[in-house]
Amino acid sequence: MILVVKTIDADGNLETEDDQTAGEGWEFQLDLEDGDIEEAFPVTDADGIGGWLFTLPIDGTNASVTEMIQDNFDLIDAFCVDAGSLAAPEALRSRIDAEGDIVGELDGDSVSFPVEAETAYICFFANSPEPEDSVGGETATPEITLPPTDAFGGPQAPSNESWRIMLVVLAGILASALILTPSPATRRK
Ligand SMILES: [Ca+2]
Repeated sequence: MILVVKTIDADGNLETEDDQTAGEGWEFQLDLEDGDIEEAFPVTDADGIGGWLFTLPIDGTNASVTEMIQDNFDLIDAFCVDAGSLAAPEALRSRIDAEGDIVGELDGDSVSFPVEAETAYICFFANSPEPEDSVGGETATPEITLPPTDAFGGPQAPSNESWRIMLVVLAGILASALILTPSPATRRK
């Protein structure tokens, strides 16, 4: 299983969290080198969650999760973690509390990593809206003063651990709920 957790960060700074909201209606693509996708929820819901259930003919293959970046948004960071075995929710929970293991980092607009059967993976994608100054004439401040602190060299600052941990914990709750609650059967009378 791979879960995608989609976050929109209004100011593009992942360290400030009060401007982060769930990204609904974002589409993702999963490419499995080998294996079959059993169920797909490729478009994120109101909680910013999407994902796939898959089976593997062999234990281990490569997966690649790609975001369909929407117009006027920048993809600012993404990574995936190994959340542990689907067969042991308790172990999964404790492992998520410990942040899990990062298995893949953003490369282009994708995160690629090896997957195994019966294992949960959680992928986090964070976007920010592009500044609207490209339209011209609507910039609030005519003179832009760059912040003096540029120790990390631009917007692609090194991964911020605190926001990642927070997201992983959040997704852990969601993943546990998914596992403990069998996937909702479509009930039709
Ligand atoms: Ca922010």
